[in-house]
Amino acid sequence: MNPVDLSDVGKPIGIFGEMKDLQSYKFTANELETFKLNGWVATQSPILTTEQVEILQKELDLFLDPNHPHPNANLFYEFHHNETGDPNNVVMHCLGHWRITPGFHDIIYHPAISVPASQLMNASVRFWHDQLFYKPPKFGGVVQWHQDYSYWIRSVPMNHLTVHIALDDQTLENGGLHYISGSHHWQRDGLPLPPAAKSTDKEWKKNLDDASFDTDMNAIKSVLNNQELKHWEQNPEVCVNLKKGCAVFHHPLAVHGSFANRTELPRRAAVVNYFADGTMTAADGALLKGTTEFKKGQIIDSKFYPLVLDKTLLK
Ligand SMILES: O=C(O)CCC(=O)C(=O)O
Repeated sequence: MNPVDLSDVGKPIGIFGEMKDLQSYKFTANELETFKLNGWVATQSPILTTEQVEILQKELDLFLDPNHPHPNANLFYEFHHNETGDPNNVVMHCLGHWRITPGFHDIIYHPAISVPASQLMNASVRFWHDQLFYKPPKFGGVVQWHQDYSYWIRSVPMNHLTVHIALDDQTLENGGLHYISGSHHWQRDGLPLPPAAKSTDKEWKKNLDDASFDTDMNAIKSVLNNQELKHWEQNPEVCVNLKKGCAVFHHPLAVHGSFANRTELPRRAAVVNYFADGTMTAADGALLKGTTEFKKGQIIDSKFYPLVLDKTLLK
């Protein structure tokens, strides 16, 4: 097994082969407009071939057996075999695998996601962290409605982006990703929604480590005001029905979530989170377990947060 910490590499290893001209990965004006309007936009065609998806599926499989932790498991920022704690609603969720396997390392640099990310943030793109979501067959659990920036307010200003890549076809039945279109416009003075009643005991403002899921899909509704509830009623949740190898990009305030997987097959997804180059820390300390200690107000820049695309290259 590879003993190397891939955060030391600082560039793609080359697992996905030759890349095309950067310009060819740009989103169209229509796609950019859709993102502005809805807070999310999905690619029309796969960004990864079937073979490339298989590389990532195999790498994910290396992490699934609770009895045989990966030899480099110490490099994860977080690892939960079941984030919900409920055996009938299982969601495996982890952060930090980009340091462990070559495919998950290289995906963070893939221009099919970094180029549109640069357009959507209008900035050079810095890697924040990655995530895997695995919902097993039959007992796959829900991911509650949430806004990603609720877990990230220790990095400022808010110019972040999430890219969710389907490693299986997603459907309503297998717990495919859903959005509340337009929810990214809900205004809370630049802050995300406060934590739902169930999680007030968590040190929400401090650390992502404190985030955990629950099986109450609708907990978020307890903190919505009448206007937001009305918006939701008028804009019911949309299942993206993302195809294997396709990606959906979403705004840090876009409310999203997914229902249970009761099908016979797993539902797997790889997520890459970015922020704009120049993003700063809002408090002293490390943003993720075992990473650089920063002072409040310091620009986030170290081997754990590599620059994946310089925006001037797109001119
Ligand atoms: O896989 C899921 O259902 C949740 C994904 C998610 O929260 C995300 O992509 O930000």
